[in-house]
Amino acid sequence: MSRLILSRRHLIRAGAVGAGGLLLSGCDKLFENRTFRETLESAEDLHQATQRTLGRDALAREFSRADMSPMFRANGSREVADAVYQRHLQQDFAQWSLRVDGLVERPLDLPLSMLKGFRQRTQITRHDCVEGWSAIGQWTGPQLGPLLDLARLKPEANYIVFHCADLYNGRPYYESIDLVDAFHPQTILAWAMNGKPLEQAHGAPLRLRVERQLGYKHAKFVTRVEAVASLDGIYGGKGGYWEDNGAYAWYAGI
Ligand SMILES: Nc1nc2c(c(=O)[nH]1)N[C@H]1C(S)=C(S)[C@@H](COP(=O)(O)O)O[C@H]1N2
Ligand SMILES: [Mo]
Repeated sequence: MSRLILSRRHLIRAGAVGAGGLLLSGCDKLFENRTFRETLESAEDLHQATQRTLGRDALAREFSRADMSPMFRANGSREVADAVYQRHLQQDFAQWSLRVDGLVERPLDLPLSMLKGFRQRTQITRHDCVEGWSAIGQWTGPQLGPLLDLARLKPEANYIVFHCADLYNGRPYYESIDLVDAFHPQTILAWAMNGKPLEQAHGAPLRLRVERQLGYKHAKFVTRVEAVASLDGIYGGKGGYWEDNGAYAWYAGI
């Protein structure tokens, strides 16, 4: 996986945070760089670079309650066979907690009650699946950024990996995003959908919403959030279940 773009925290360190102009002039400089131009040869990188130039911080469209789909299909894993998961499900996840670890100064175990105690974000967005369906739903949960700040990312952290409780076709589902998406205001760990706690089929007790990307990036049944420097050592090394299968691209910006 090529790392083309300065992460948000690298920008913060460079004192250039929030300055769109600086971002662009940074990109101009990168374009003069031969390796950077060569890396852009893949369509995925080009897509990613285009979105960055247009503004990766831009918000996904939000809708009104009236726009919400009467039916929101569940896709991929709809159930988790794992015995530990099933026990938590039976207990309404009262003993469950989310692990936050990897390249952090302070690893965390966050019970659901604590996740609900953070400042909550509710957003009505459209979910787009590559298989050709979309649905508009309402999602509630804490933003990922403040959780990562609480755990204190180490400077080497470049990606956030989401480990899930399910096996899909016998293999663990997982996903990953970079720090631009991790700190995007609409990136939340949702515990509620359409005003109710998540159903098992939609990823109970906690699932990622990363609204600027396609459906398969929105990891359901998240058990662990791991900060890493590189995706190389994680499962097949391509940053996600479908990515490792060669089916879909790592960066699925919409
Ligand atoms: N853990 C896990 N997350 C997953 C999947 C999965 O199979 N397992 N499927 C993905 C796909 S392809 C889509 S479209 C959405 C579907 O979310 P939904 O079931 O709430 O519609 O979850 C994504 N996240
Ligand atoms: Mo999907």
